[in-house]
Amino acid sequence: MTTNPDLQLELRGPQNNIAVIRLARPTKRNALNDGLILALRDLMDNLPEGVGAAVIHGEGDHFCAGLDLSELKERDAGQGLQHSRMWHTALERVQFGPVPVIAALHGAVVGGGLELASSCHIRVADETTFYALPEGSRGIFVGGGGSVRIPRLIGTARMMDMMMTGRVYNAVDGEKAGFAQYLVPTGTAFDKALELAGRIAQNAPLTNYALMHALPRIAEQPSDQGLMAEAMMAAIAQSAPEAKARVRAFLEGKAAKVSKD
Ligand code: 1HE
Repeated sequence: MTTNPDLQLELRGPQNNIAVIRLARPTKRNALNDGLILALRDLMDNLPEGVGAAVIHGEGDHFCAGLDLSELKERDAGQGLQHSRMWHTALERVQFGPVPVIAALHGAVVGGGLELASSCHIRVADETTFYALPEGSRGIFVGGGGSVRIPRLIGTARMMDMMMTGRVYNAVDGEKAGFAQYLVPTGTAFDKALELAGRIAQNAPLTNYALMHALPRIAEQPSDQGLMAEAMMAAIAQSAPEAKARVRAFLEGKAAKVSKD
């Protein structure tokens, strides 16, 4: 369902409302060449109508080995800038696209693969997952938004350590550091991500929009502006008919209570 065989789209869920996006280049450990990055950008721009959430995962033993190093030719500074900006555009479409995206992680989540995972809204990792930024040892730098997004997950000090020393985080330490919000048994990350996507797709679309587009921006604002932006977003969200119907349902005992189980 995409123009690039290395990137596959499948609709799942009872109403076909979950987009499953698969990196399908297992022989190259799902390394991201330019064609794949552009296909991802286009896919995010053209998700079928009615999709409420997406899961992205990788075929084979690894989520993604990062930038396709075979394409790292002699680029001059201007070409390098354009290449990085191309990644930025594609991963912006993931982060600030139409629906929440859950990354189901296993095996290598390295370099640009980690940058891709960081642009998603939720990360579910299984016990085989490992995280690294080999750019440091390859004499390059992150270029897919990693220096902006990764410190927000794990802190600047940890990212600097990873790039300077080549440190690799395993799944358990990676979850503690903040890479993933969920750590699940080997082989179950995709199912867990699908389950979460199903739940997220039932939210009011405006709530998901606010969480994806307003929350990260508010969190970066000085508190005074942030509080004002929050008040405006809250006012817009609660004025939607769907919000009123959901609150009414709770008050009439027809909606689920918060439960710790
Ligand atoms: C690749 C790539 C790749 C594998 N580009 N071809 N990323 C890296 O520096 C990570 C490089 N990859 C690895 O460290 C390992 O491949 C893995 C740990 C991910 C997996 O190991 P393994 O033993 O399962 O696979 P392999 O035998 O190393 O690789 C299988 C094939 O995939 C092999 O090709 P073949 O033709 O010899 O079979 C590898 O060459 C190929 N392959 N990874 C190209 N990355 C926006 S800027 C982002 C900057 C970066 O991402 S830099 C970090 C790049």
